[in-house]
Amino acid sequence: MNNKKDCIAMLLAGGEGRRLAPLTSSMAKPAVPFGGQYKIIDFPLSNCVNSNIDTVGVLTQYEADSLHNHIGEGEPWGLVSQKDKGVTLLPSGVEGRDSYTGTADAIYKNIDFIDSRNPEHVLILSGDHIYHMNYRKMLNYHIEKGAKATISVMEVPWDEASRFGVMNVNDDLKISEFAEKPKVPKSNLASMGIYLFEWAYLKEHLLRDAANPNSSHDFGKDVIPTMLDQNDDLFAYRFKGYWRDVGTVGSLWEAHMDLLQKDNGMKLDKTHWPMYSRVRRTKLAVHKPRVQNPATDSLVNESCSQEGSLQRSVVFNGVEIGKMSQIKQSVIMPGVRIGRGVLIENAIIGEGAIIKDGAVIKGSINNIVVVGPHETVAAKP
Ligand code: ADQ
Ligand code: ADP
Repeated sequence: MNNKKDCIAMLLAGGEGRRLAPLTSSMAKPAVPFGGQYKIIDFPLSNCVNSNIDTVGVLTQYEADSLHNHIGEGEPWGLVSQKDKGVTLLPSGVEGRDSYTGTADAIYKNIDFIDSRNPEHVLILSGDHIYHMNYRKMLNYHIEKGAKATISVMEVPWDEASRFGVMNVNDDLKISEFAEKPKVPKSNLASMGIYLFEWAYLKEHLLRDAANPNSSHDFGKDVIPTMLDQNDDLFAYRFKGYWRDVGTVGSLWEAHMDLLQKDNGMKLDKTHWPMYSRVRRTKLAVHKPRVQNPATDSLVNESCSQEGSLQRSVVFNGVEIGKMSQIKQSVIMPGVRIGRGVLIENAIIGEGAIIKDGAVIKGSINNIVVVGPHETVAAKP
């Protein structure tokens, strides 16, 4: 058995991401590009590295190759797989792990992996959140509270609360009630889907949940409510920074627009919270800040060739924008080729799409238009 570790992370990255279609037609949601040069999964992975968590299991299922190719041996994150540390890809459907039927089932099917790493605590993470978070602070809090489980929480707008697991807490932040995506929420204190458990305690609950024929084997729907039913010490950990669940087209677009805010937005170039990613055709893993284009208030990857005009947009690596084209409030993913005289407004253009001369792609703030990866859009005759 390996030496005991205080904490390892298990990153759930297998969800289908139907609400992000067609961007997820050929890639898993955590593999969707974000922020001009990253993928969504780079956020939790970089957080692990920056929090000094050296052991990460990545659970994949839907379109697993898109993540396996990106993560590879884990070199860009300094998480090269070794006997007792680094990143380990844990796809469903191999080595006796049949398909993952829910988030708790996915962890249950990897009990042997977790046992082999011998951790005191297990941190469960989602692959579809944009945030910088020091998980060590959460671990210290969890230990101080003597909690069996700690859930990261944030207040969300009331009209969005029914998209989340929501809870009530007492003055001490002990959780008294929890409801997963209730139609009529009693609270706007939302679970961020980031859980920290004492491993022995979680394991006991996973075994119990697996034996329950009435369970859907989901953390929010089944495991957390069962723990609360026995009045265990579950605590909420209030997170103060920027955090967005980017599971829908609208939220993915908004999180990109947040990058262009001066104040409340997300900064990707923090020197003491570096972002790591796999970059194409360069040896550098830690990125320099991209060039901000002050005249137009956009974020443009340095590798783009841009002849048209940009307004409040995020443009990824290898994009070409032809003469007389106008891009407004849009997200242009890697390798998109835009011809001349094109208008793109309130849209997300998927990786490798081709937008022909004179095409018009126009959405509205409440209805962002998406062009799927590698699609071709021509001008209307
Ligand atoms: P959702 O975001 O709806 O709610 P869910 O769809 O269960 O959560 O996915 C959570 C994570 O697990 C995602 O990263 C997804 O890719 C992954 N995942 C889903 N099914 C999987 C499977 N079978 N195998 C491997 N990975 C899988 C959750 C909580 C809420 C909380 C929100 C916050 O249930 O209580 O409020 O997250 O975003
Ligand atoms: P900066 O000054 O780098 O622009 P902040 O003022 O937000 O960023 O960060 C101050 C310090 O807190 C830094 O050391 C940073 O790494 C750390 N930090 C930033 N965001 C978080 C977070 N979400 N969780 C924990 N630590 C954070």
